[in-house]
Amino acid sequence: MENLMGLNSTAKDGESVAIGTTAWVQEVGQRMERLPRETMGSTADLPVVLPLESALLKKRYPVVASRENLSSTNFFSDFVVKNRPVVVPKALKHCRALSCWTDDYLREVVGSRTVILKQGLNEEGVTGLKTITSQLSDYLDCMALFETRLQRNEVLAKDRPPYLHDLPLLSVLPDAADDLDGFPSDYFPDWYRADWLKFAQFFLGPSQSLTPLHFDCLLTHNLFFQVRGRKRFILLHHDQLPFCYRYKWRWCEVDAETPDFIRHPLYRDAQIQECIVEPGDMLYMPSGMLHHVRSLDCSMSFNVDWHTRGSAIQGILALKRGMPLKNVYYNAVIALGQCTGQPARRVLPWYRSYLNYVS
Ligand SMILES: O=C(O)CCC(=O)C(=O)O
Ligand SMILES: [Fe+2]
Repeated sequence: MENLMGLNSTAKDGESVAIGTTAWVQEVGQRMERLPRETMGSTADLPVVLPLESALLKKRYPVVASRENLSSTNFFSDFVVKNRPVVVPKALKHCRALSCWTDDYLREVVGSRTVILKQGLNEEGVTGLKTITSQLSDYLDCMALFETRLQRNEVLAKDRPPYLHDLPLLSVLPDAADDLDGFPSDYFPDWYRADWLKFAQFFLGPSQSLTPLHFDCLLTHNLFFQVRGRKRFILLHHDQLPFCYRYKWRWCEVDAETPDFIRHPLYRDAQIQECIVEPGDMLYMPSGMLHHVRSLDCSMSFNVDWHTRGSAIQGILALKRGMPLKNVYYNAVIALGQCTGQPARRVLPWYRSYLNYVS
């Protein structure tokens, strides 16, 4: 699909459909209007219901290690080499993005840009995934209205606006580098350090946005940075895949938050961890880690998927395990760049389409 930004967002699963801005604004509005009367207005005479957030947090799993001020040397030796996830609280503390990437700032600086949103990332999976284009300022308005109504209990979480999910950060905020001065790029392998921002992907969405259980499609390592709001991650190592009922290469049928053990009995035996990331925090997920991500608030984040030589080569060998050929090609591009010492920016032209790839 060629959208208004000129981004070539190929549908990875061949099923995404584009609908226009006006249509989705109307659709979200109508869904809010269709709510049953008892969810509107005063809640005084309603039975007490657990707030959604506490219901979601009821089930607790072992918590991911957290290391404030972790040195990059220890990050590689204690976590990357050992395949262990870790949260580094306040990793973005020197970056002004943390305080300046507000809705007002986005409206003023990039509000007129067209962005691609995803609708259909939900508890039932991703088979109904659609892409929608919108002006960023319209999207911000729609999210603000939803947050107000959600707080007043006038709207259901499932009727949330779509999710700005996994767009190249520089396509939304071309001057992001200025606001990310002081960013801890030494958590990346050398090969990425000068150009990491060109590999960064942006996420912005309302409370309760969901990315269902999956692994990242190139089997990369992932550094995830939380800028606004909180997100809860439920994590499983890649070797737990046999318990998770995989489909479409990288997605899992099981609802990691509220599993149905009748439909998915094997999930009972899965080893699960979790963490909550807050503004400024970094989360490291090792290559192929499964993750289910719920926004607890209106939330803004970015991530970088990256390879070591080892994971890039494993990513090529994954052809044997059913990795789509196109993904194998992207892994080969990175492996070639790293093994021949070509700088990252030299291979980017062959890799860039991956960053605009809808999943
Ligand atoms: O934040 C999200 O909703 C999804 C994040 C994710 O899947 C990733 O970083 O790979
Ligand atoms: Fe992911």
